[in-house]
Amino acid sequence: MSAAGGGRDCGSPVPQRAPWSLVAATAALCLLSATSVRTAAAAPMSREEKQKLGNQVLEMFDHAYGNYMEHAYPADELMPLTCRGRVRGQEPSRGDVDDALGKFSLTLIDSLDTLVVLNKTKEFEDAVRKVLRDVNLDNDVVVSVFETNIRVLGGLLGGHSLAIMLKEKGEYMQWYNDELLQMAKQLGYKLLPAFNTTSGLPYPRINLKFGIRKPEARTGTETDTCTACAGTLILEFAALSRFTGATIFEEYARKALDFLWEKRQRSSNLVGVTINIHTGDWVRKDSGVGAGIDSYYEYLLKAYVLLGDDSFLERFNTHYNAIMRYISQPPLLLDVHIHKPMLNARTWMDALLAFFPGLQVLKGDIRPAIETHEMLYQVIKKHNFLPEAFTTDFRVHWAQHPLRPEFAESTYFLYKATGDPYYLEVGKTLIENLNKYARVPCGFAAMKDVRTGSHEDRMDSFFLAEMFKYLYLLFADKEDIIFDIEDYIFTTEAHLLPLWLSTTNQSISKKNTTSEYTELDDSNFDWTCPNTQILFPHDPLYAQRIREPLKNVVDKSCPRGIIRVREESFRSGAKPPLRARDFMATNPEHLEILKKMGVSLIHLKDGRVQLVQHAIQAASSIDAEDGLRFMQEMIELSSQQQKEQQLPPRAVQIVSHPFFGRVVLTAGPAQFGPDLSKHKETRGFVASSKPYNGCSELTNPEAVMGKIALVQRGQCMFAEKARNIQNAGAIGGIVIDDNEGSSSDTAPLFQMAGDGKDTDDIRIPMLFLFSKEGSIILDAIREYEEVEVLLSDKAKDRDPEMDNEEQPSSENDSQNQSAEQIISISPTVDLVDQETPEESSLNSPPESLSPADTEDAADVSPPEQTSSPTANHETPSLDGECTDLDNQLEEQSETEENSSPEVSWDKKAQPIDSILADWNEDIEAFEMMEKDEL
Ligand code: DMJ
Repeated sequence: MSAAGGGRDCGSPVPQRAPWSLVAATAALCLLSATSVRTAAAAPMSREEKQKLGNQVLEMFDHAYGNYMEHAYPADELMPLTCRGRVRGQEPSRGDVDDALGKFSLTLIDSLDTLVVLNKTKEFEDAVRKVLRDVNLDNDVVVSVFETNIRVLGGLLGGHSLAIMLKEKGEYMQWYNDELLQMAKQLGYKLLPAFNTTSGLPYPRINLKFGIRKPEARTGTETDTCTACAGTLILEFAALSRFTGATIFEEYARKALDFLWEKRQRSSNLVGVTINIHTGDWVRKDSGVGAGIDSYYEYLLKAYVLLGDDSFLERFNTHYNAIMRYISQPPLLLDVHIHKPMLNARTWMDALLAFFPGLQVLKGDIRPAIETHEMLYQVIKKHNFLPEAFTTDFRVHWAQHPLRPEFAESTYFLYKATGDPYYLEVGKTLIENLNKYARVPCGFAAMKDVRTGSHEDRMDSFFLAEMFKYLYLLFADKEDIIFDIEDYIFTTEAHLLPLWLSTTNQSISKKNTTSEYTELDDSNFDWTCPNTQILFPHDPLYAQRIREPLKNVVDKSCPRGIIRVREESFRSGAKPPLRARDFMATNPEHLEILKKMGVSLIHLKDGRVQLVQHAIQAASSIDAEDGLRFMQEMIELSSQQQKEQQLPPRAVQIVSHPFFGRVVLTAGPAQFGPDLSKHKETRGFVASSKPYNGCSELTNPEAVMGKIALVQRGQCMFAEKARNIQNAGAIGGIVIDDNEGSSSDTAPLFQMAGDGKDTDDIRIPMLFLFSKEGSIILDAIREYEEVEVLLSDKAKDRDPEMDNEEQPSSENDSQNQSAEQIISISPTVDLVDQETPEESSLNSPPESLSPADTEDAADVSPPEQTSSPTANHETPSLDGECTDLDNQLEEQSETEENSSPEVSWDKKAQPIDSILADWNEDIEAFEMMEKDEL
């Protein structure tokens, strides 16, 4: 298979001496005889059906690209809910995510080669002219080096690659004279100052105009970068060098890769997530194949394919063996610690790892690719999209989904490798879900929360660069594409680079090859480069047989928690060590075990207990390891319980023309009024209250009678607003934030607390919208007058009535590995009682409260005290037997972890600063993940 996924070899550089086809054929034979499961193949898909789906992809691309060009261009991205361009500095900052935006018409550049793949040659020609005419690469803006490389440099090079291909064909682009390449070179030089470190690892950010060092640069003080950020440059930089003859780019990218390789953890052969660019020390020592590391591995293998340099394959294979040994727990891929690789670092997986099965196909290791892909597909079937992170028992951990393409990418590669029509059906489901849940009148909107179906005002450029390419190629036959895709390799952003670059301007690789690799020992590593024709000659059932045992892996899963550590010894009859969820501070036996594990328990004055682990005080190294695991479980459990105390977000869905249910806004719930999760959704037209703050009897009851009243936040309690609009006859209410510009994209949601008194008299549902989401409704009223919405726990399927539009870290950071760990075991969260002001902000840090919040005093009842200090739920067994807890947890996850007092293991009030600290930790972990990689 070529790097692009077809049926021939890896390209000229690699194989004369590589017996890869033999290896692959042998593997296939073993696999064929190893299985005897009787199973039926998925029905083949007819050519007509494939064409129909291909056309649907084209239509969807037109919808996304057309709206970007019409409403956003020349801005970097489209904001599909408000139907305008996202211009950095003009919108509230979203933090590191915005570092992809360099005021260089990002989406247009990222879409260039997609236009050619989708046969839109005329549009490509127009787009190239626009890039040459309009794009400025010299803006005073700080951008991510990684994102600029993969999206912009990659986009320009992909565009150039296909422009010269078209020119050679003699019909299109006859005027083209390497202008995109010149722009790419200009950009390449702009990125080079980032490499001015002793290590050769690039700074994570650079100012396009001022570089790194100048005072105006506003960057250059960072010390850390993610491994993928430093290790995902070689394809674009080498292509730039080989296209232009300027060797410096490839040299710099190689140097960064050499340094990362040197710094790998020598006993595990794994790399951490973040590294200090000056000292080379690992900053985060956890290791996986998802966020922060993913494309480092991808680029090692693809650099071998593109550049024909054996050292890259050797490195890749060394890492790959380590991944398969420590991280891969089919069908799961779980992060571990680089120094203690038998120890899981997390109990959740992130969505970025969905690219890995595709990479495994390229490597030729199909079985685990099929298994992981199948597991991911089941998660998707459950939530419509892959949540940004999900736990090992497949509950949602981070509910966003920014329309990431990785799963479509792996689906494409698996289809190419197996020819199994099952993967076409998977692609069909992806298309259906995108149209059903993400399509909005002005493009496709990212999912804010896959559980509620609410949207974010965001359509990332990678959606056009990657998603449509992989989906289109999945259904396309050779003759549907105007060039041979097998002649190209996909970058991590799915940009196409020609394989002939391997034989052009090769001098750099020779010069820089370290002596370590001059004498290659073939027995050290596999020479693999799969050829689908040899790998799966006559067995359409092969993939099906691997999937079969995993059929219900998600639905029937038992909560797994920490699954690996010492599982073996439990099976062999040894007593399992104490699990965090079983721990009782009053049980002397448990206290004894703690002591053995080097964990001491301190009773704090405020009633909390604190756990401290000193590994050196443990009775043995195994006990120390048990102690570490126990502490990690405790952190996990504690943060999970806090989350379970929160009401999940709700949805406001605009159901009237022209939205027809397609725009779904994330809303904060209220702690009073009917429970929207119990099928109590409310549908009605909206009307503004007078006074708008809803703090006194309404003067326009006739306007709100039978409608959903809009009120502004502030000046009185939420419950008071609810009562006033209820008295005026409203059937529901939406409170709109008075902090201009606030948005659920940038601020954590919170829930509206009662007023400390009995709120049973409030019978109408109330939801909260931040100002930006609120304006979408207010703008709709201005434009269409009659606006009908649905208040619910999750977006409802667009019913035929609405649908008549024409349509086609909570993570336990690795640093917890230190010899001493401290956990404050905090009692149950009941923030309603912890915060005095109008809005008890459950989820938001104090900064997000408006001044009004602190002015409004509320009666607060003391925190509820209960006596049980421990969890009273059953422990799932480690050997896979499910207990009743499965159902409980399943239900919790399906109802978005509805608050359940029984699952708390300690029932006293938790101090606000501790809750906020935990929240911040969670938010930081996620921000780190997002920062590491989008
Ligand atoms: C893309 O920009 C690239 O695929 C990158 O390597 C990872 N993340 C995004 C899409 O999710």
